Amino acid sequence: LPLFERLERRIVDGERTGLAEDLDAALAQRPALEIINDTLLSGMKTVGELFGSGQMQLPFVLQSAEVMKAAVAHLEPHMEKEDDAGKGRIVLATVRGDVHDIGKNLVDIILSNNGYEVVNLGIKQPISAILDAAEEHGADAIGMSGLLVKSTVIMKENLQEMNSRGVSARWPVLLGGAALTRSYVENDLTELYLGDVRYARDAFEGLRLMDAIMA
Ligand code: B1M
Repeated sequence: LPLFERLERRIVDGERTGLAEDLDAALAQRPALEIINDTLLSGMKTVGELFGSGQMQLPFVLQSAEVMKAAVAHLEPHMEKEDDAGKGRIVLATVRGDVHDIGKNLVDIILSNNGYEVVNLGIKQPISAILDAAEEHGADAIGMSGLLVKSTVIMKENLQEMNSRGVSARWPVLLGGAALTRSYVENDLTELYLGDVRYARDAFEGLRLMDAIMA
């Protein structure tokens, strides 16, 4: 297979041998971010389709996810970075009950490379831990990620919890993840949250929204 098709295939097949060499060859032709967006994410999309239709079993999905993570880690040092690191601070987490973190970690990379300080709490984070960290680190915003349909309900509960604790005016909230829709966030959640809640389709929209929040 040609290089970029082979790289995409490596994600789908969870094949790590030769990954670094292929990534280096790809870097000689395209910027790191383009490799992630156009090639690797396309492989993850196929994985999701195969899993969703029962053609791929969970252990293989996990293998693909690990190759994806290794590929992103290999590419990260090659990404462009903004020197100024003082644009603002965000606490980022995958919500309670959800282990998916590839998207969240991409958001971390994009924000960190573009002048934001990211406090990445990891996966399965209850709202109390997110709020404690936001308080402790003096965050300017909170970002929640979640890929399960169940997580969209947890996000709603989290916003309600922030309302009832009286902290919604303090932290604008960014939400993202495959199960969310713009209309759910911009209609249902905007209606119930007393503060500012925004939907980010991808990591770049997350960056634009953070820039808007901090402007
Ligand atoms: Co799971 N999984 N998974 N999984 N998995 C999905 C989400 C699923 C859609 C697959 C499917 O059925 N087609 C499905 C959810 C169905 C549903 O809820 N209706 C599913 C399921 C069912 C499950 C389990 C329940 C399976 C099981 O155990 N039987 C289980 C859940 C465990 C749990 O969470 N409690 C599970 C487990 C796993 C693995 C561990 C094997 C692995 C995750 C490994 C890891 O993340 N470390 C995994 C994977 C890899 C997937 C798919 C195939 C790929 C997800 C991914 O990494 N995509 C996924 C299929 C899919 O999403 N369609 C699937 C690439 C990533 C870059 O995209 O995270 O969407 P994403 O991020 C995007 C945007 O959404 C956005 O930016 C990114 C791009 O720039 N974004 C943000 C995300 N967060 C953001 C936050 C922001 C801003 C933007 O601001 C805060």
